[in-house]
Amino acid sequence: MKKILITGALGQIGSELTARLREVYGSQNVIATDIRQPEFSNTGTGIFEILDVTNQQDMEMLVEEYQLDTLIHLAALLSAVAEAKPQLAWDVNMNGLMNAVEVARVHGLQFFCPSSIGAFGPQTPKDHTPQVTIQRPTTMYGITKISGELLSDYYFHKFGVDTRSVRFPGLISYDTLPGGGTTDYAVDIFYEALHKKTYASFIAAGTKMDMMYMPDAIDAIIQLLEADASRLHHRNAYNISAMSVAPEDIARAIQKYLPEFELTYAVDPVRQSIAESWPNSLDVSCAVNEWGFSPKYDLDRMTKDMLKKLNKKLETSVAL
Ligand code: NAD
Ligand code: AKB
Repeated sequence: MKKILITGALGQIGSELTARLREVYGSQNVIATDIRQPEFSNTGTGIFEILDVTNQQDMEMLVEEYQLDTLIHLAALLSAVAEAKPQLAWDVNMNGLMNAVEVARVHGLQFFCPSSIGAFGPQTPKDHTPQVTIQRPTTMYGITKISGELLSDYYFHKFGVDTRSVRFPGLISYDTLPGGGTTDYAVDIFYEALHKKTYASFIAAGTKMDMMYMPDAIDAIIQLLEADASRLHHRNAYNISAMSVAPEDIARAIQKYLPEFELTYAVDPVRQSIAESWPNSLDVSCAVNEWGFSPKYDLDRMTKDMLKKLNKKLETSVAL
């Protein structure tokens, strides 16, 4: 049975992951932390502690107090926010990560810190991006993500820390709103479709990016953490994805249920240029072969479920 510390637990991933891990491992075995107080409890019942990941001593005290064996490090600034605040992004994403992986080393913890499609750059092959390829990201977010992959590998090879990671694509979810990334349009579009029947995308038509539905992302984390270590050759970090889509692809999927929905464009040059530096579609075969990655949701299945769940949450009444 794992005893887990989660940093950044109130974010888009952490809120759903915490609730799910509490179902799997028991609520007393999952300690949720974040730099801010929860506004309402969407992580399920269990222990919550304030933790700023730039404070290594505080992190260490929690690991000792609760006798933890696993650290899931989610606290970070996402791509668009990191581009606006590069020094803060370095502090949180790099110094926070260094603190976390050090705590993992000293206390012998299993360690997971997600990387991203943002770890790739404009020189990376765009289609079926290989697991091992050129990575020269041009954003502060990407620089922290590729550094995180390398640091995690270093801690595995040098100190034997059981580091594992995935390169998440854009994650689409209905529970907690995304925290300031380039792929956030793919969540916003569902909210606006239900509220206003129209959405102005900040990402341009024809811009493909990898995406995945949150239930598949949560399954992937648990599956990778439970995987047989002897099968893991590419630990930090596995390409994973469930679909490669442009804004008009999501709009068409929504229009199957909401024919009057209209997509327009109000392109944001900063996020557009970040998106253009990222791959169109990843090759996920290493994750499939080494630990059985197998997402359940394609675009159509996800769209139906998103609209159903948001219809209830937003108290809208679209017939599905
Ligand atoms: P998020 O922005 O939704 O949540 C991040 C959380 O970290 C927030 O709750 C915030 O309060 C907290 N935080 C910020 N500074 C902190 C600090 N100094 N100390 C402690 N907590 C702090 O992010 P997310 O989408 O849940 O992403 C989690 C991880 O997954 C990040 O490493 C991100 O790069 C990675 N990732 C996310 C996506 C995605 O689409 N959501 C895709 C690829 C990778
Ligand atoms: C972002 O857009 O910054 C994130 C990511 C893909 O890493 N969603």
